[in-house]
Amino acid sequence: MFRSKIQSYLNSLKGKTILITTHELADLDGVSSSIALNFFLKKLVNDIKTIIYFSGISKRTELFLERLKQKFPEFNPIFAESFENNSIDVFFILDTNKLSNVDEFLKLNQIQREQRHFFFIDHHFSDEMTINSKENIQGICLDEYSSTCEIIFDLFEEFKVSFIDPIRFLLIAGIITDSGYLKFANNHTIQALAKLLNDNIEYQELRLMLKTEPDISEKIAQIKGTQRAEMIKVKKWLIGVSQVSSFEASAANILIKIGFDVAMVISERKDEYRISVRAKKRVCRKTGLHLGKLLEEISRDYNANGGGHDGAASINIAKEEGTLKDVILDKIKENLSK
Ligand SMILES: [Mn+2]
Repeated sequence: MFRSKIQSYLNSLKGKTILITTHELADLDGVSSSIALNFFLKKLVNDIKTIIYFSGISKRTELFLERLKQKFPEFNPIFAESFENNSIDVFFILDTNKLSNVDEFLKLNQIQREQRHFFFIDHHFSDEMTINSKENIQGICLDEYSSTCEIIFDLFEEFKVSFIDPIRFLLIAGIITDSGYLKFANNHTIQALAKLLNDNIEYQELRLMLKTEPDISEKIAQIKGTQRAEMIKVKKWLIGVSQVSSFEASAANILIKIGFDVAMVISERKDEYRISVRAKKRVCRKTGLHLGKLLEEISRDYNANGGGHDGAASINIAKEEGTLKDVILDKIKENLSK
């Protein structure tokens, strides 16, 4: 990683007030990488004030944090309930790469957007337009990584900051969940895990700490999403299209599990449609399909907000713009028929 660039950025943080945050409904990758980054900055930068703020935390993440607290009662990262955005010099935004994804809760006005510094650390696909496009918007965006936690792991290694056990637990949890229990992992992911797992950590214990049973509404969405699935065949590939009222990502994952090569699930919310798409890794490899890029392109054309990875992506669009169902489906078909 660009050590000298990061070193000079770190030097510039001396005496500053930093806010560390992630996307809405923070997941384990977002929360773990934020806590670990906070630890990292405190070790390396003198006289720095940091605030960790999440607009909301997913249930699974909350559960993991509770279990972590039972295991390490002395480890107690503090999350701010609110913050005064005028007092923040630099915003570290993790596990997402667009200001528009955090706009709603950062509540920045135009002047603040232009004058404050933003540093993104993320592993989702980004066109170069967003990060490093302006002097005050910088960051590290590496979409070959399966989690933001892996990027943070590299920072610790690069700057020789030693891990403490609760940070190891958090980073492993973020890596495991974001890589889909290593389904989307690469060699680096596994090497990072191997270095993080020390004698104090039992992998099976950690696996149990991550275990949650989906609640009944999620199970209903998974079942209804499956019952309603329409099957479309393009060459030798099967696309499943369905709709649910919530948990569209979870329903799309189930469609892939039962055998569809590509899945798209639409959920109609109060003011918007949310669409989750998934594709098997093999399909992406063989056809060059990249769902994140595809949805990002569509976002630009249709004033929507979308993006993600090659095999997993999502898009939200205001209701008056339409569902985008056919637009997305046509693009996917086009890719699969190549
Ligand atoms: Mn992530």
